[in-house]
Amino acid sequence: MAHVLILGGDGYLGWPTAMYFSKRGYRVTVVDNYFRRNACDELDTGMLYEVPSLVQRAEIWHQATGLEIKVVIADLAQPASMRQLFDGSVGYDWALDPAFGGIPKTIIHYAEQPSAPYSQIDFERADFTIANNLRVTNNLVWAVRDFARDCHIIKLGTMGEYGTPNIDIEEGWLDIEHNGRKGRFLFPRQASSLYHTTKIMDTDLLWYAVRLWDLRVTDLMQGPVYGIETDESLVDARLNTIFNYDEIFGTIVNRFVTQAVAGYPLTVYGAGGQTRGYLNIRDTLQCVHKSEQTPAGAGELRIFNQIMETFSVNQLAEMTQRVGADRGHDVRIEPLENPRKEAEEHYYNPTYQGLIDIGVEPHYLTDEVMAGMFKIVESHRDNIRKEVIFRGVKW
Ligand code: USQ
Repeated sequence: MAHVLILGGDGYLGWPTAMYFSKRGYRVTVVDNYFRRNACDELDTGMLYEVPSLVQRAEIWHQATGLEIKVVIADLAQPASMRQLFDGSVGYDWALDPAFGGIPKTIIHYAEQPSAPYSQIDFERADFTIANNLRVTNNLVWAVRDFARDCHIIKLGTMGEYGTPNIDIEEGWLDIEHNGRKGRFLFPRQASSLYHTTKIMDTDLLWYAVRLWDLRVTDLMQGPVYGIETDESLVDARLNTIFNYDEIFGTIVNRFVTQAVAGYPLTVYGAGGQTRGYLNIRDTLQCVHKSEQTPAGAGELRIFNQIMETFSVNQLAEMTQRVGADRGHDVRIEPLENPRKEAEEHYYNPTYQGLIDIGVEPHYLTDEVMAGMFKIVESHRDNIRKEVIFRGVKW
């Protein structure tokens, strides 16, 4: 089976992706620098439950399934660390061993600072976000150019690259007619955080590498993800993904469910009309897998909008209140002055058909699905720290 390299394999999406591919017979190597864990410690964000180290998780996975996930702890913002994954350097020569699949056929790139609020905390975090995200992407395209040209890069982008324009959002590209001539261009991008801006710049780096060196790239424009369990984590609760509910690393649905369980009023920012495309963590795994099975062509930058449905903040708050009430929680909604600079009422009509066309079968956010999340969060209720839920990082 093919060798898949997962960069950022310790994160919210990275570890579940590693297990998903491992379960399906792929040889999997994960690489991470523990940024997320270290930042959670540094910022004292709290976590819903303890998560074993990446090395320990691979061991637990091996004991539970007999399958091996190789682990490399390295900072891929350093060019030498990235290149060592491909050049057979001492320590990583097993990665090129044909018995372990040889040169990776697919690289899944999640190795980025993923939080918009983190990037807005202060100058240092802004600087780190730019340096880390752009350097890792740049190091990757150069390493692929030099050592693995035919390999398929699957990169996690974000729907936030498009912002909230007053026109329909296409999947990555827009045909433009100007002064009687026609051309196809990247859809106009306008991010509303420094983190999202780095994702735009990543896309530009990838597009440059595709044009210059005929690399194969899929850029997945993903919306906010929710969820905890995946089929693979069910074998041992210690394999559950990192789950944040704090203001920096928690995304909205995970936060709202935790707030409801803790009896903390739901933190609707501003008017609550902010609309985004959402998806279940299980669908992230499906989308990445389907992309791997139908790779982009040489010299193609293929862009998919990775969302399954849209909700406004108010709709999510109402659903959380309804599902929480059913489970005996007294859920209050208390709008806060919006700490972010973003449109609170806006047009939002993104296209998201490409992933369905290659076989993804969506899981939707129903009351039952949210109730399933409540059940898990309730079982960790004692670990919830109310003081980390809202600290007011201002844009
Ligand atoms: N929001 C609230 N209350 C909260 C938290 C968020 O009203 O307590 C609002 C935000 O203002 C925003 C929306 O909910 O309008 C989504 O916020 P979020 O924190 O769930 O997501 P965001 O900061 O946009 O970032 C997340 C991921 C990021 C990914 C992005 C996709 O952290 O990695 O790129 O979702 S997207 O939003 O489509 O750009």
